[in-house]
Amino acid sequence: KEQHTELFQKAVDFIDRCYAELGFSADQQQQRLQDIENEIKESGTYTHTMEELSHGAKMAWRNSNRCIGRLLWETLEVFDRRDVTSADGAFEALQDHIRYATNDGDIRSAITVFPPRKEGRDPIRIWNHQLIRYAGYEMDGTIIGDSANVAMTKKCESLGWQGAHTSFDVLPLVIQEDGQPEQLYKIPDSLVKEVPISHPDIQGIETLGIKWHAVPIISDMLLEIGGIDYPMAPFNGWYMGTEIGARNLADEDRYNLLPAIAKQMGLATNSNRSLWIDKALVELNIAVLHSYHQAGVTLVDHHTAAKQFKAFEKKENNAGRPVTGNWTWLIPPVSPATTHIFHKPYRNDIVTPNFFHQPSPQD
Ligand code: HEM
Ligand code: NRG
Repeated sequence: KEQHTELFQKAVDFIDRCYAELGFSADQQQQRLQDIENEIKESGTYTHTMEELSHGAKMAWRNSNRCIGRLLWETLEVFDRRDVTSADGAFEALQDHIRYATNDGDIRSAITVFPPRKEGRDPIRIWNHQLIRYAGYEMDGTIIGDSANVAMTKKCESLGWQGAHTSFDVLPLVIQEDGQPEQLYKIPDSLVKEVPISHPDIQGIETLGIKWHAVPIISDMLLEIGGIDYPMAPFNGWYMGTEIGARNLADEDRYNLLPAIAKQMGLATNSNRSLWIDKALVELNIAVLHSYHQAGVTLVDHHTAAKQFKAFEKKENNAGRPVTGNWTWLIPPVSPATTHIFHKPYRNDIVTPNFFHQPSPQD
C-alpha cells in the first residue's frame, strides 16, 4: 500500500512534466492520472503509453549528468519491445537495434526498451556492459585484448564460448530470462562495423593493427521513468573521439598503446619532460578522428562536442529547465581547459527520468 502511494507520487511527477512538455491539456493529464491510480490499485503497477515511454526515454537522456552529447536528446529513436520475454526474442531485437543504429556508418541514436520490473522481478536481463565489446584474456600476468572485459570474457568461456584470442574478439551476448539459465548468442560479424586506425601523415601507425567498433551501445544501465524500472534498455549515440583515443586505446590498464605510438613517431621515451606521452596522445586522437572520418562513421571531436553542449545549456535555460551535470565526466580527457565546461561548475543533482547503474544479474 505504502509502495503504491510512492509509485503513484512518482507517476504524478512524471506525468505532470511529460504532459506539459508534450502540450497535453490539464484535463488529459487528470484523466491519465486517474487511470494510472486505478491501474496501480488493481495490479500494483502501471503501463506507460507509447508517448510516455518515448518522451520519458528522451528526458532520461536529457538528465544524464555525465553526457556531453545531450543537445540532441529530442532525436532519440525509441523502440518499444516490452512485448519481448524470451532470450531468443531479445537477441532478435538487439540485432535489429545494432543494424538500425549502425546504419552503415551514418549512426542513429536509439534505445530499445524491454519489459519493466514487475513485483520485484526482472523479466529479462543482459549481462553485457555494451552490446559490442572486445574480449580480454589474462594469461600468466599478461593481457591480450581489453582488460576491462576480463571477467566478462571468463564468464562467456564458462558458458562454452571460445574466442580466437586476437586483441579484438567481439564478445557474445549473454541474455537471461527470469528464472532461467543465461544464454549465449554470437553477434553475426556482418552486423559489427569496425574502423581500422591509421594516421593522416605519420607512417606506420596503420601497421599496429589497431581498430575499434563503430557504435557504443550501453546495455547494463537501468532506465527509470515515473517510478517504473526498465532494467534492460540498451541505448546508443556515437563516439566522441577521446573516448577511444584517450581512454580505451591509451589507458595503461586498457590497450596501453602510447608507448607503441611514440615508437612509431620516433620519440625517445626516457624523459617525462619531453612530453612524449602528451605528443603520442594527441597523435593517437588525430588518428582516431581521421580514421572514423575516412571510414564514413559518425564521430565527434571534443571541441565540437563541447560547443554542442554549450548550445544544450542555452536551450535548456531558455526552456526554464536547470542544467545538471557531472563536471568530472563532462570535461574531455584531452585539453579539458580548452573547453568552456572546464571553467564553470555544474550541479550534479539527480533528476528523473534517468539512467542508473544497477547490480549485475549475477549479484
Ligand atoms: C556518457 C557522449 C549519446 C546517455 C557519455 C560520455 C560521453 C558521451 C563522451 C562519457 C563517457 C565516458 O567518459 O566513459 C555522447 C555522444 C552522444 C551520446 C557524443 C551522441 C549522440 C547518448 C545517448 C544516451 C546517452 C543517446 C542515452 C539515451 C549517456 C549516459 C552516460 C553518457 C547515461 C553515462 C554513462 C555511464 O555512467 O557510464 N556520453 N553521448 N548518451 N551518455 Fe552520452
Ligand atoms: N566510454 C565508453 C562509452 C560510454 C558512453 N559514450 C557514448 N554513449 N558516446 C566507451 O565505450 O568508450 N553514447 O550513447 O553514445
